[in-house]
Amino acid sequence: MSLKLGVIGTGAIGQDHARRCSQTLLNSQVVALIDINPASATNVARQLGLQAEIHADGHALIAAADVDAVLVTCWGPSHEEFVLAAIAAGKPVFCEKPLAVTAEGCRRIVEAEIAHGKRLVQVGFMRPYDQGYRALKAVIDSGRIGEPLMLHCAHRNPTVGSNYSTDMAITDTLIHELDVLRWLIGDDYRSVQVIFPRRTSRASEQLRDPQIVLLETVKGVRIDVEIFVNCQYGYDIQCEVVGETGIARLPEPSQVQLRSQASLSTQILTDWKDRFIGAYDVELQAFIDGVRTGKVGGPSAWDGYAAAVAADACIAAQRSGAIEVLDLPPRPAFYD
Ligand code: NAD
Ligand code: ISE
Repeated sequence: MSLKLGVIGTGAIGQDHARRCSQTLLNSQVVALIDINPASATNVARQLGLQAEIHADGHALIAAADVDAVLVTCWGPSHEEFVLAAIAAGKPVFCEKPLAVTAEGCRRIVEAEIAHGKRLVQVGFMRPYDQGYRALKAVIDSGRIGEPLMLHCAHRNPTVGSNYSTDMAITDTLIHELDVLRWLIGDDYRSVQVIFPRRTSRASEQLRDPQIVLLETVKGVRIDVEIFVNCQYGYDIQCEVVGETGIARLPEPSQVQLRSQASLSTQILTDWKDRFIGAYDVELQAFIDGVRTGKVGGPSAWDGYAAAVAADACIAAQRSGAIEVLDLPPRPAFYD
């Protein structure tokens, strides 16, 4: 029997996930939708040809008897409320990043899930499902480059909307690195500093862009991440791991190499939806399969909390200019 999903929030990623769960992936169907803009939910249902009920609000959707599991894909500030409601209803929930907009909010979700006694939450950190990151991790785990010592990373978006602010470079963008790099090298962060280079003239008034985030892990690995969200030229994700005996790099997404008119060129993608299309498919198929077999896995509420603790420290570091120390408590055995 296919898993009946309800989707809360039918904006950019909500409609993309509704499409993949109803048209691309196996053993799932979308039976319910809701958006605070009802026309958006109705349009998505029509465009995708869904026989889906359009609910009055997220709580009604979660309570609906025919909804087996919930996708929370609305704006970040509403995530905590709907994830807690799904846990209270005992329904598995896939929540887009961030799990909640504060570390305390994530902590409340962790506590509610532990009290429930079984994992119900998967966070939409998709990079651990990306083929390139998985290949990079396999090389690191094989020991071929020795122990990781330094990581050099970049997260570049061509442009961002006019409401994007300096702290969103952390909560909306860097949050992916804060999750994937912990997973990649099996380490947690100890401290962080944020440095602001010369500001690009392409950024809006309220945004300091680019930024360089310098992290140190518990094992002493040094990580630099450049966040540059008005880089103009493309959507570009870089990660290089320097180990004791070698260097491993995240592969470029495969694109045709072109020799033409006396030049050698390769296209660079411009949209995160295309760059991680395979990863989004695999993460949601994993959620669907996990729910159907009674074993929700993947990035957990604890991972959402750990990323949020790091994000809070990064924002403090943006404001202070100083090195900020992180305070992540030990991981509860529930998440082992
Ligand atoms: P968006 O603005 O395009 O869509 C958000 C939608 O949520 C809007 O249609 C809005 O009307 C709706 N909404 C807001 N509050 C609601 C509520 N209380 N109940 C129901 N609907 C509500 O934004 P987006 O780009 O789709 O982002 C949505 C979430 O997904 C964000 O948390 C974002 O960080 C995350 N996201 C993740 C990735 C990724 O790579 N994993 C990419 C993009 C967005
Ligand atoms: C967006 O919300 C995402 O999650 C993308 O993956 C990220 O690259 C982008 O910077 C965010 O705005």
